[in-house]
Amino acid sequence: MTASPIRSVEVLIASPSRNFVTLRITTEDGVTGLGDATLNGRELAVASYLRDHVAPLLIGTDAQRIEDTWQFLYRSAYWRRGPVTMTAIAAVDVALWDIKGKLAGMPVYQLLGGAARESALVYAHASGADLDDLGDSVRARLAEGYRAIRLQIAIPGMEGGYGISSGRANGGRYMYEPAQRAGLTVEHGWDTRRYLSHLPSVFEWARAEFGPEVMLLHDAHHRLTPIEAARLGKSLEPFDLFWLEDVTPVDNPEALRLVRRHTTTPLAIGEVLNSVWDFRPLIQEQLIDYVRASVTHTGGITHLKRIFEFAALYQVRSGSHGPTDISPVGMAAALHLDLAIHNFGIQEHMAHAPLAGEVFRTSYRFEAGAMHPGDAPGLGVEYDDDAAARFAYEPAYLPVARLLDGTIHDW
Ligand code: CS2
Ligand code: MG
Repeated sequence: MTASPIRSVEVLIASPSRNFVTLRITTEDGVTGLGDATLNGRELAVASYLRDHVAPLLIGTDAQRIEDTWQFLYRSAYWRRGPVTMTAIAAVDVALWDIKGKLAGMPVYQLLGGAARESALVYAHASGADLDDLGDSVRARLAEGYRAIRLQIAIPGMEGGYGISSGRANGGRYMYEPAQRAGLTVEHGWDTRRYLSHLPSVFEWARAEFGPEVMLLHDAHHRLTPIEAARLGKSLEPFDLFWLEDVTPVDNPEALRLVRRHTTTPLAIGEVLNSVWDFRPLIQEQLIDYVRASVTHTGGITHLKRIFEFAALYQVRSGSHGPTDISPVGMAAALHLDLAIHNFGIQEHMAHAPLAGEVFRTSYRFEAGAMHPGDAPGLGVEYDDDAAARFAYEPAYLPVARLLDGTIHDW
């Protein structure tokens, strides 16, 4: 095939209910590809990286040379890895896969080796201020057809807590968006002792209420020490969790050795990591069961596929990160990869607010608790510039946590 020189590289920023940064690459022949460049709370850093430092380098290069472009961007930056660089490289990589699919007339999953399964199992979120509220939220997800559900609950006597929807106040729709658009960083209170003593009773109730079939997950969101994490994993064992996520901050991967010694609850980690080198000790030592990375923050389809294939050698499976801060473009890319890899585990699905659908037209579909990326050539996502123009960027920040005595803690 002849070369497809890149004519333009555009960074598109829009905020249909929340901020999204999208990269659009167009070839001389007018073929376009989209990539997700959204890094929640630090969006403009990636936008500048792409617009000011990457776009000028790509003009005139061959859009079909995906691996070469990946290696060029990674090595020519000199300063390696990190979320900003790896999100920027991911956006270029995903846009080039989109273009390649359109040139070939095939959905991206076909280019990755074809479907290894009919569809990708997804998990939804349910949360509540108390058990009644959480029960309503779980029943709503079950009625929608989900078979795997992440449970988060407010801890009695503590305001906020991680992952609690404002749905009750908004007529029931699950609406969890931690990046606050009004003002600066919001602070949440946190008390690990209350959390550790309350959470097992919540899962005991959930099993009694919803039975043994439903797959249940939980995210501890980086807040525990290794011994606290070990205790939590052990105390949740009778309730058969699909996974327990981010039990400790991942800065010290070897801390998980201690957790592993004490519990058989499956562990998922990695949404704040961004390269195969970050994951290497976790995978090689079998300290985790699921790789919690996203296409968007981990160097794109090319690099996340590499991580998943490395993980497959150790019987570690995929569990792609898919909150609302992964755009519909990033979600589509994840689903193509989910369908094609062998060691697929589960995909997170946190449905975007309806406004996002005005900017991003997707062809992925949900049925009976699983998703399929669709069969349109490329990723199957279109971007509506006119709709995007109605939603200007608004600064938004993720929260921080503080212990009851005022000490800053991991959020
Ligand atoms: C969470 C995320 O989906 C998850 O598992 O940990 O919602 C995370 O808090 C956000 O992506 C932060 O931007
Ligand atoms: Mg998480």
